[in-house]
Amino acid sequence: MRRKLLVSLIGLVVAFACVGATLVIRGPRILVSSVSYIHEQNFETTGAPSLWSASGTVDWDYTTTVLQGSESMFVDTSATKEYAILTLAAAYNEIWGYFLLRMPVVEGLSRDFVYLKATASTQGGIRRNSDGTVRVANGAGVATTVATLDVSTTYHVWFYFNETTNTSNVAFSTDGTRPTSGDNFAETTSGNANTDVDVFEFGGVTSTSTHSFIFDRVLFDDEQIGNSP
Ligand SMILES: [Ca+2]
Ligand SMILES: [Ca+2]
Ligand SMILES: [Ca+2]
Repeated sequence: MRRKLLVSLIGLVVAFACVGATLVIRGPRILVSSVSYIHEQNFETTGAPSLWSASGTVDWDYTTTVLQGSESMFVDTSATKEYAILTLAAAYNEIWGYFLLRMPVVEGLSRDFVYLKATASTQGGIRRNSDGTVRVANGAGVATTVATLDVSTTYHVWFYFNETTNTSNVAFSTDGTRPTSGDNFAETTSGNANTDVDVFEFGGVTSTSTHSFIFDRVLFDDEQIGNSP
């Protein structure tokens, strides 16, 4: 789906045009295509963007601490479920995701903050554990990072879900470089997700304790999303 920023030089286009006996030589031509994703959301417009809705209160136009552009999305939860919901037009067996995240308030308990769902059925998710480490789930299969997600720090977060291979992973960094191993990466290959996913929830998707979340630049694609996308 994604067409990377592609500048391809189509060499010399040689056209033999039968204009009398004239040989016409044209070129070179430069084709430029823009980046496209399955979904890209920067929350720059006012209110809930297309395909997004809220369960509880979601601030779609947050400006106190902005992670990208002029506005971010903010969910301030107490011990209730409050989250933003993205519903894609199709369900995906395999999908890559990315978002910017900052948590201004973190209480001691663990909290799931991303769910991947098949309509209402949770197939996977991302949790911040009480010690700050991050757990990724594919059905009942889980893996946990060594590194911690700290309060009031802006992170780049990447994740992957595959229903067939039962594999999910999560990675995060503060500098935009995507970890593929090490303390800031965790992967499970022994999950049991069993349905393609089309609904994605961001925020307080479980009801344990008070957390607040700033999200921005949410991307989904059908191939790996790279550094500082
Ligand atoms: Ca933004
Ligand atoms: Ca907005
Ligand atoms: Ca499966």
